[in-house]
Amino acid sequence: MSSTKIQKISRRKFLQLSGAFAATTAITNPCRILYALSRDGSEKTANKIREAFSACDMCFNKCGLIAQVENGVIRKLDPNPKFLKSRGMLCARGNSGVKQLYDPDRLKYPLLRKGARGEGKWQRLTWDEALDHAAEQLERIGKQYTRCGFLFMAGTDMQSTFVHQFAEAYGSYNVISHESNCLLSRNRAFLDTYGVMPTPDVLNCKYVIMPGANRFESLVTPDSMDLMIAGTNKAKLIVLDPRFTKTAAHADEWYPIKPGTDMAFFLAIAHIIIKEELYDKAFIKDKTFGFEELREHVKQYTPQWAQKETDIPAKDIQRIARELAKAAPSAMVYPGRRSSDYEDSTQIRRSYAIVNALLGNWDQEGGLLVPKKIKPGSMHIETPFYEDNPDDRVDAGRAQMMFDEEGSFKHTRDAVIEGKPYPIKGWMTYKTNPMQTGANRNKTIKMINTLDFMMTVDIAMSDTAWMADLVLPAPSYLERQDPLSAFLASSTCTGVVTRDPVVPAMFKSKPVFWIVKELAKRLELGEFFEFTMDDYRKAQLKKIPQVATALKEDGVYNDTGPSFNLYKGKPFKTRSKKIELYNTRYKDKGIDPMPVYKRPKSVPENHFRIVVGRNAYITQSASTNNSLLWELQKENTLWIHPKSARSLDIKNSELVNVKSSVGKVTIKARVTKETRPDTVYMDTGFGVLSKGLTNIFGKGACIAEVLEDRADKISGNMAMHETFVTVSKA
Ligand SMILES: Nc1nc2c(c(=O)[nH]1)N[C@H]1C(S)=C(S)[C@@H](COP(=O)(O)OP(=O)(O)OC[C@H]3O[C@@H](n4cnc5c(=O)[nH]c(N)nc54)[C@H](O)[C@@H]3O)O[C@H]1N2
Ligand SMILES: Nc1nc2c(c(=O)[nH]1)N[C@H]1C(S)=C(S)[C@@H](COP(=O)(O)OP(=O)(O)OC[C@H]3O[C@@H](n4cnc5c(=O)[nH]c(N)nc54)[C@H](O)[C@@H]3O)O[C@H]1N2
Ligand code: SF4
Ligand SMILES: [Mo]
Repeated sequence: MSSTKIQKISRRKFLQLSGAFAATTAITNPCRILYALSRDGSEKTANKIREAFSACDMCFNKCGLIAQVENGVIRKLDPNPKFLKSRGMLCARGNSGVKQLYDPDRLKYPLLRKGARGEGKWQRLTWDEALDHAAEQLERIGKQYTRCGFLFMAGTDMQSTFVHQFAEAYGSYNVISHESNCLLSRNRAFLDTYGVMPTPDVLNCKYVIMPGANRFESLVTPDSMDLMIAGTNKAKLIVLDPRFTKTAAHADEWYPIKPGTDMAFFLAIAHIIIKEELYDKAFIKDKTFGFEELREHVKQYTPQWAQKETDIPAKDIQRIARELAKAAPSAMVYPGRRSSDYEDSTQIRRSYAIVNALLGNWDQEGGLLVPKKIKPGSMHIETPFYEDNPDDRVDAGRAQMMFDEEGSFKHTRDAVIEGKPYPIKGWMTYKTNPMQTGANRNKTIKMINTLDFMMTVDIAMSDTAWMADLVLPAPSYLERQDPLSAFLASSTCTGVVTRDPVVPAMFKSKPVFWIVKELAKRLELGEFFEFTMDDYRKAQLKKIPQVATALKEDGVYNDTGPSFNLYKGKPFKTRSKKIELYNTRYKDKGIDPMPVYKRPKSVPENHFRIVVGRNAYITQSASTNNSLLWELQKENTLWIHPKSARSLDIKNSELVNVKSSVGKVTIKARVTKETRPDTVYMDTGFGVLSKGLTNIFGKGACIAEVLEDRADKISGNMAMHETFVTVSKA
């Protein structure tokens, strides 16, 4: 089935189509700094090339790769053709991974803050000094404020689990991740509709509506490649985005929807599908709950009404609804990924989930699939109980249905600043950079200034590290041993990947696994970490012994078993045991049981809505300083429509001030028709405070400085598209 389809698209073709092609050609020329750093005198001896498997870590996708190592130096990273999830692709950022390793800006040894916070004065420490200091602070804060007075935050990483495990052993349940700045409201919506977060089978889909997702720049594997393949197989792609993205450029139809109105569009789609009886009747009867309520509910949401809300013509909404239903069940509203956008995001995404249910695309080729991720074993550890701890997380109760495991960055930060319901005085961050990725940077600074102690584990002097008291250097993904990690690759497979060091760790860098073990020892918690990474992997492999050989021989384990019709006859993991078009749990909690459209606040006169997004060269805040990628993009700009620019007398490349209620930045304007006249945009990852990021320091502006921090009411997910700014000549 799909494996033959996959071969139709080569990596070169993909990069060409995706707009990332320019990047690969540029980055195969080794840049000066890399060359200088990697010369080790032995180059003149015979060229011995060794190949080693790894998995890319330039973003969360973990694409399989093969490193070419010459005399102990990584020369090049190639895609691993056996890695089905990435369809044998390594993107521009993936190719630049060598620079993550050989980067002169890397953190080299532990650093203790000497001057004022953010002043950039540091003292070099030995690891023993650094760990003793951190352990003392953990001990002191735990005693003075209870163990929950110490907050832990870990980003996407195969070793993040050890940070969580450490927090558990130490005794704090105040653990957050980057996820409440990313996708929790999407997860909330789909879980509360289907009981699971489905995987979209883009590869076999014939009709894809993609609202607020930018798959040809914001790469999610395999969806990005599969969308390209589906396109060559004549699938239809409809993109709703206020910006003309690369995805919009490759779509059959692009609608610059008015930001914040997607729910109106989908309720109108549901209106037509139900009114014209285009839904799968047997499926609706057997598998869904609340259809009659939904029928009544969407009567009010006509395409004519939706046109006024969304700026999308009623006749197009009507036609799209009919085409979508005709292509069903190989048709979908793509669930998307980042949903850190609106205060109503869970309900907006619920409207996507509901239209999917009407299409009967569940568990069908080209529809939404049951996630069938492999579950490696783990090392269960009985953690101690600390009696003096408060009853709940510090952010508890601040959102209607927060995920306990994930919490909310926005609400936690507010709670820390308020000191309510109890004080938090310590913070450990690992591989996450909330100074750039948490909306409202000034508030993050305020939070940090209420703390007694903050430590950051990173590979570079990120803005978050810049504000910390203790900075600990970590090895890059090419230098460390990680646990196994399972992944989903849509309809093609599910699988497992891992990492072993391709080259030894440079400088004094140490993995976080080692760091928490050492801290645990000092805190008399050593018994909870009496295992090595090999032990841990063995425990993971216990349930899946077949994986070990594949990892060794192919660098990946792919399970290509069946993907469709797995759910036949099984009850859904929801209260009604069916797909919940109407959610009674929501009703009980005073939440609308079906999505009710609320018009977004209109853009005040002389203001613009600012929205967040990405391009193919940038991973949030983490790759803009990478020398190879920086060659391709040296700063960010403010996208502004020519009509708006004209009215403000702003010319292309002119400096402008962008101001919101929380901050102000100065940035170059990019006058372009690629955004709506009422919407402005800038890339993330510039305007840094850290002088340790030498390529980008002083370049562009920080979007987190102007983004107001609002939250999705239901999940507590950050809502980053609710900010209005003024723009004026600087
Ligand atoms: N190159 C690259 N790839 C990445 C990442 C990266 O940083 N760089 N990050 C990865 C991660 S962690 C994630 S979560 C995903 C994110 O990938 P996506 O989920 O695709 O999210 P974004 O690209 O951030 O935003 C999608 C689009 O929403 C548009 N938009 C703004 N407001 C609205 C609106 O009201 N309605 C609609 N319909 N559209 C709107 C924006 O203009 C933007 O183009 O990408 C992943 N892949
Ligand atoms: N303004 C803005 N805010 C956003 C987004 C956006 O696009 N714009 N996107 C949102 C989304 S979808 C997400 S997922 C979050 C992501 O937000 P974050 O979790 O903050 O992710 P990154 O910006 O990628 O920052 C990762 C950090 O890890 C460091 N790092 C990289 N590799 C390693 C390593 O091997 N070891 C260690 N220890 N550190 C490493 C990098 O130097 C960087 O400081 O941001 C959200 N917030
Ligand atoms: S999508 Fe690109 S950056 Fe992300 S893991 Fe794959 S190759 Fe690396
Ligand atoms: Mo994300």
